[in-house]
Amino acid sequence: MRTSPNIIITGTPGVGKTTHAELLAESTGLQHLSINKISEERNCTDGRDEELQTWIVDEDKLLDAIEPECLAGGVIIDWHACDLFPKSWIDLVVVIRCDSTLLYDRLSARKYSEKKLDENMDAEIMQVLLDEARDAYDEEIVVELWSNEGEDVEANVGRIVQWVDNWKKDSGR
Ligand code: DAT
Repeated sequence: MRTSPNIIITGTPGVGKTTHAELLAESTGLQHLSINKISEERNCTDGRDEELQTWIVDEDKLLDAIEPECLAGGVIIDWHACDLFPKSWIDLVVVIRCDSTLLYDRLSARKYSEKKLDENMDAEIMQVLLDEARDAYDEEIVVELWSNEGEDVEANVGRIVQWVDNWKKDSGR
């Protein structure tokens, strides 16, 4: 049994996953697992997609690499996909959302290619990640949080901190 919960923070690239995950880790002491970094550091990549300028993640290798931490509990998984993680590992799925005009500016600032920018804008407008989360996990553990302005980050993280405290109380830990 885990003594701390495992949380996924997901959403389209640029919505603010890492910003939330870092503040949440600082506020709770949970461990931030940036799947981007871990895939590279722990050799879980299967080549590079040059057109989209991203690593292709070998999901089986990735799951093997993070399994011990996930079974121990207390991790914040930060990744733009969520349905690969076993249901039994996950206590809460937070889908960060962002207004599409703001997202456009954030992604343009990253100098994404037009194709990558268009794909991500479409994904956010079509709420692809929210639907993926709702399909993969029980509805009651999936939470949609909007993050358009700086103060939204603190408010959202405050809500998740409260949820972590309640989880610990409810499970007597
Ligand atoms: P992600 O991890 O989803 O790709 P990020 O945390 O790196 O996103 O944030 C992308 C950029 O947007 C970064 O420059 C920080 C900024 N940002 C994130 N959340 C924000 C918010 N609520 N208000 C304003 N800027 C925000």
